[in-house]
Amino acid sequence: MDWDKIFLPYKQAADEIYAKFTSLSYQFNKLYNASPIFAVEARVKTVPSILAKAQRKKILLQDIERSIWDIAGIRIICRFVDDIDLVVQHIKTRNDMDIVDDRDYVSNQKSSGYRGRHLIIRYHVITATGNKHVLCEIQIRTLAMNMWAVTEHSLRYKHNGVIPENIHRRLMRTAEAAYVLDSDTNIIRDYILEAEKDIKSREDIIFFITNSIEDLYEVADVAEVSILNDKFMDALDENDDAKLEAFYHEITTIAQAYRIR
Ligand code: 0O2
Repeated sequence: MDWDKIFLPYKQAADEIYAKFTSLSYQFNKLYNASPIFAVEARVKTVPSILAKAQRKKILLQDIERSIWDIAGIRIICRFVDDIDLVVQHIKTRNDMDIVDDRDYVSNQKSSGYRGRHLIIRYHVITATGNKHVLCEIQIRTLAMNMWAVTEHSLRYKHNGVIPENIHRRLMRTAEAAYVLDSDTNIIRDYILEAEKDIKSREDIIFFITNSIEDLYEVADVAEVSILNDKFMDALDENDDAKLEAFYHEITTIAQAYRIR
């Protein structure tokens, strides 16, 4: 079997989907100061891992592409449990990928303790040898779910797939802890996001004022700009948001008068 050739469209799919979700996350952050996508990872399964899975599931070599759905795997990490649904809803609206399977291990935790949402998508790639549809797995997990899964995966690997009972018990306790962490942070999700928006808009205001003062030094009376600068420093020192906002409006008017903004 020419694995390198078989892998090419999967590598392309993983790369493209990675780029799409990374870009999407950037746009959400730019436009709304928050993104349901915290991080994206992508990988193509290794040949030994595919062969091991095929053997475990009694899949014939010629059926691998049809029966192993995670040759190309994309992992989307979210901060909050509710973000997982937002990402799934988003994927459902896309016309560049079709969901062919949806496994909700968030609501239905696996007996191992694993939690995560798994979508299998059908994705079209245009390759050097022509068009092809490939199946890819998109795993959507919270940071806490991911932390747990990565740890468990390493332990499973270290113990050749059979985790000793005492470690398994501890893992189940950590899975419970991850669940509690997710549930509690999800409850105050809106509050956290609002607080972050406030921080972001304060940063934007400071950035605008700093740039405006810098530009005013070029076009206005230096002594007057110095007074404005001192006033700005006072507002910052006093950590007074209302004063800062009032000063922001004042400097906006001045900047507009000098046509620098
Ligand atoms: P790798 O090395 O991560 O690629 P099934 O036979 O139905 O249980 P299937 O068909 O592979 O398993 O689908 P499923 O259950 O959706 O799992 C696919 C992937 O989810 C796994 O791929 C893991 O990445 C992850 N996963 C599922 N269950 C567990 C778990 O208990 N612990 C951890 N750490 N990850 C899990 P692979 O190919 O098994 O492994």
